Amino acid sequence: MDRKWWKEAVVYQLYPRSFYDSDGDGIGDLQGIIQKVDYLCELGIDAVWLNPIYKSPNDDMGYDISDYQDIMTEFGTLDDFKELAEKLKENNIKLIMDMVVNHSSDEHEWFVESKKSRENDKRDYYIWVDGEKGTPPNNWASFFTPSAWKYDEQSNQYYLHLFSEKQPDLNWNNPKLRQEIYDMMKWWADLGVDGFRMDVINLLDKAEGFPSSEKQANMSGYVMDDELFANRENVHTWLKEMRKEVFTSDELVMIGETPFVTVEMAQKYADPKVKEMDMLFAFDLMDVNSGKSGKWEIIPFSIPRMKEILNDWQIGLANCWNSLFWSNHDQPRAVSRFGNDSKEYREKSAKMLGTLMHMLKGTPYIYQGEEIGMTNMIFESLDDLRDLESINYYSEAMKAGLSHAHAWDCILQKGRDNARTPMQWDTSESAGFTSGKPWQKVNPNYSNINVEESIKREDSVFSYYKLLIKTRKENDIVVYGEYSPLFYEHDKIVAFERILDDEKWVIIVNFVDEKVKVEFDYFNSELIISNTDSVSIKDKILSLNAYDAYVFRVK
Ligand code: TEU
Repeated sequence: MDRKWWKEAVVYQLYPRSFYDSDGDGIGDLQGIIQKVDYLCELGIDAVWLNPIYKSPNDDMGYDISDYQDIMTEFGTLDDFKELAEKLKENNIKLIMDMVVNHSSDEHEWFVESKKSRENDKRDYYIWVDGEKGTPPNNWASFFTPSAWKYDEQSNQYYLHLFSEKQPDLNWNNPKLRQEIYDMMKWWADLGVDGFRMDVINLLDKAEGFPSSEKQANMSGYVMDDELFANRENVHTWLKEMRKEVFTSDELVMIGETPFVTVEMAQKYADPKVKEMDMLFAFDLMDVNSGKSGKWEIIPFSIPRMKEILNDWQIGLANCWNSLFWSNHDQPRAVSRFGNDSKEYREKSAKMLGTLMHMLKGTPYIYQGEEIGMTNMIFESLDDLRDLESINYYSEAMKAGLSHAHAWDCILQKGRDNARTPMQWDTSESAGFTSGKPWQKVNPNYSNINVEESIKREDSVFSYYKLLIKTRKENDIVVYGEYSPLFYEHDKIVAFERILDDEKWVIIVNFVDEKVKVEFDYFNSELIISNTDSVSIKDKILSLNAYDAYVFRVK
């Protein structure tokens, strides 16, 4: 058993901007997190992944870094960071930083220099290509804007930005740039961070010559062709170089965020013998109801397809390590998307989702608010949106002739603002998140969905998540037990075994709001944890009510 702290840990993803505001400016901050470390201890998590806290103009909420070695003004200072790091360490909570090195902010001094002239010594820290005004070098789409190229009048060249125009891609072919990145990461490692979540780390290597794609264009007339900028060979070369330069301690974890990755690719990235990454975030599950043209083409959710994805990754990465998550800061809220956020079933289905994800093999990530069953928000108008991805999508959808109703429904279902409404602490104004005007609207359901009432109620989602975390801590089988699917063909039940030495657990959940019966011929099974207080097994048949979830020890 190759024991690692990051295999045994439950990680809490904390979105600082929306977590807790200590100074009344309406924006969460580091002192706010410090004041809530006791809450994290109460939940029982082992590590915190902080979304970016570096200096940033916040075009993309911190994923556009203008100074990698200083703290965003709204969040506080480096001294606040050191105080937070110390407080987490005192409480045995590891700290994982979000590192964004595929691109920087256009306000980073490197880009400010690079843009000055073709001869500037920082010019090739970024990707500049000749092109006449109005004719981008190729037909590549950006994730956030039509074209992935921005024209610079002064030098009559374009620069590449796979994301927003204010997020110019860094040129990883430049060894000087790579060394600056490694030195900066080592600086954070020396400050005592325990790991890095590497943002879109598999996009570093773009096709030589930036050829146009022959694939189908999107509604804006550009092409998102991942074969030309994702998972290309040099990513492996540079990851190995980064591991050697920065990850000199075996305790420092590297978690790659890798859009477009397949199981086969992941086996190469996360192979413990090769050690490019320790684990990675894949997006098959997040894209389970996305059509061919991407997230905004919403197709019906299929439980069999979800089961196939979960199973493929469990089996495919059996010799590597999985990250397990229902949502994050880029995704809708789990209970609204995969569960049932009605009054009747919100808590039950949230606990069912928690059971399923926390009993699979891998490291579970809890996205802030998931542990109290926070839901999507019914935004009222475009003015309520803060995320450039949704705002740009809406603008392009209108230009492409889509109806407001259609585009707005897609935003309500899958917009990233859903996950970024302020943490709901109590029933006071702004849910106790801030004494000022919150940067983003608070979900009005905070009156009955909040930490204060959840933390003291025994049958709350919070108390159930605590139990899931405790169960993991007390049973190696949850971390290291082998996975094997059960009832794989069933279209409503998700079930699997976990096996470690001569111990076997059976996990079985009903993913729908109707009664289901299945064969259950495990002799004298012991119930470990469940989201319901009744177990009905008669004549070797287990009856499951809506969203029932059970974890049995069967031997
Ligand atoms: O996200 C990368 C990514 O793939 C996103 O485009 C994601 O698929 C999309 O937002 C889903 O709606 C990372 C960060 O998680 C995201 O917050 C940043 O906006 C992006 O990189 C650029 O840094």
